[in-house]
Amino acid sequence: MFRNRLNGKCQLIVMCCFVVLSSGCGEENSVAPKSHRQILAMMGAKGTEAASEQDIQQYKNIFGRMDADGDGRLTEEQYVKNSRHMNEMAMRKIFTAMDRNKDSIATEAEYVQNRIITDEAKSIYEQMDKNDDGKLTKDEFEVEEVFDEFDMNADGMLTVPEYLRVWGNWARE
Ligand SMILES: [Ca+2]
Ligand SMILES: [Ca+2]
Ligand SMILES: [Ca+2]
Repeated sequence: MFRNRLNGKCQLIVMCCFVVLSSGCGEENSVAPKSHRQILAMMGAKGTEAASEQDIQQYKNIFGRMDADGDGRLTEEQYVKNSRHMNEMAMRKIFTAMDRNKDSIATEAEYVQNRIITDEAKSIYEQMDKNDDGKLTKDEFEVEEVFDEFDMNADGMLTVPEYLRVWGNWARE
């Protein structure tokens, strides 16, 4: 293969590639466009592997408590009613994102998936927020080139809801 023939030469000049970051040996990796999932992975996302068996059991228990009649289905009203920490509008937005098949019901599987995605996203957000002010600037953001796609109101700051909305969409692609 062409690539194999080039290998020896690449090894010789690999130092140069590191220093000058010129196109050449590294080109085939840097040019390929990245999917949204790949970008999240660059930020440290592990997806479903982020949650332990224990986490998942805990999410299922919480779902069970919200699903008062035990039929394995949560309506939007049931979900919103259970909010303790967030306002109603935020809860409705989360429900919409959670309800993947858009049947206006959140199943246990949909709920668990949503918790895995958002809990992981929040912990990565906290790691990036170096000065702990609850906002992310471009400098703090792990993959600077996609910051503007997250910053929906273009004020140069990423709040948690803004970040979660984009993250949630990308993680479900
Ligand atoms: Ca559903
Ligand atoms: Ca910050
Ligand atoms: Ca913003």
